Amino acid sequence: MDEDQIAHVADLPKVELHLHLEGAAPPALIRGIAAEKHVDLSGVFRPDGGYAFSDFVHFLSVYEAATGVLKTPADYARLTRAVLEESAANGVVYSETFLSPDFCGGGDLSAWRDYLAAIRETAEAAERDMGVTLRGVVTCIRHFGPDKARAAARCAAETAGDWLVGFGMGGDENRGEQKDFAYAFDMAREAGLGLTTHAGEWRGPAEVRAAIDVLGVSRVGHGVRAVEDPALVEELAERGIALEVCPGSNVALGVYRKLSAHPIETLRGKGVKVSVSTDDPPFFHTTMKDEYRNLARTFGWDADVLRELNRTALDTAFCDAATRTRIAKRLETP
Ligand code: MCF
Ligand code: ZN
Repeated sequence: MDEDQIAHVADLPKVELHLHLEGAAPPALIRGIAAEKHVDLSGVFRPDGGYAFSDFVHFLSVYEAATGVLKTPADYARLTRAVLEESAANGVVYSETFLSPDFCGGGDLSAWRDYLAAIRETAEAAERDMGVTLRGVVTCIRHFGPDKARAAARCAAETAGDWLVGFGMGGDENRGEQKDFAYAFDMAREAGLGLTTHAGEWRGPAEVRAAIDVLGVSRVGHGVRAVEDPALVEELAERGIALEVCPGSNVALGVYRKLSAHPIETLRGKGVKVSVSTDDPPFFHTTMKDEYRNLARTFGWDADVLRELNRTALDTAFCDAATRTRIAKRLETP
């Protein structure tokens, strides 16, 4: 593929389904807010200004330390604006972002409503200015345990609607069993929310199977290690379970040593619904344009492949039908 084709691919309108709001915080924003509040963040940044972490567990603690400076709804409004500027610059037209009541309001429902309002209002203003549509997915954190997950699900159920469209789980999949989170997912399902969970990033195919059988999700965050079980891959394809694949994240955290060893092409080839996201872009030194360029270079994916991938992503998005129709038109650019 020549450089013109790669540039064209990078410019396509995009749908991103797996983006952690705090994890998308530009380091300069976090440093600025830390300086204003006199918070010491030594150890969080590398000398070149990027986030410093050595492995997955360290990443989770740096994530919490860095984003712990975000303490008020106004901080989250600034964060949301900065994240959407970056999304717009990368041609993203629709994005779903993970929000956690454990970070926004300490799990307290009334504080959560204030954070959610600040994030939503900022997103709606940014949509008018920059043309990116954002929707929220409340995310509980596996290593915080089932009690906090239930509290997060309660917050999600109380605020479910046309903007808050999903419920999910992130964090350390090596901790705890999914069955202990089933009650939280049941609550969210009853509230009409779309369901997703991180699984099959570190643990193998059994974890992906539990996500669909025990939690009843229609999408799986990462899910890439499903590729190790051909029967499961077939089942994912047949049942239309979608994987929110974050190739740059998987390489940065060492799930795969390089993109050419990543199973996204195999999964797509076997008919699994895959979409492409950045996860925590500044942490992993990636952007949506970078992801598209790298996929084009490594797997020869041209604009037709990536356009199809975006249509599939939109089909599996948790937004309402009117939003889906509106965004579908924006994907139809030449
Ligand atoms: O997808 C990556 C790596 N795998 C698991 N979890 C996370 C990732 N990025 C952020 N997270 C978690 C992290 O535990 O999501 C939470 C963080 O605390 C935030 S969700 C708003
Ligand atoms: Zn993630």
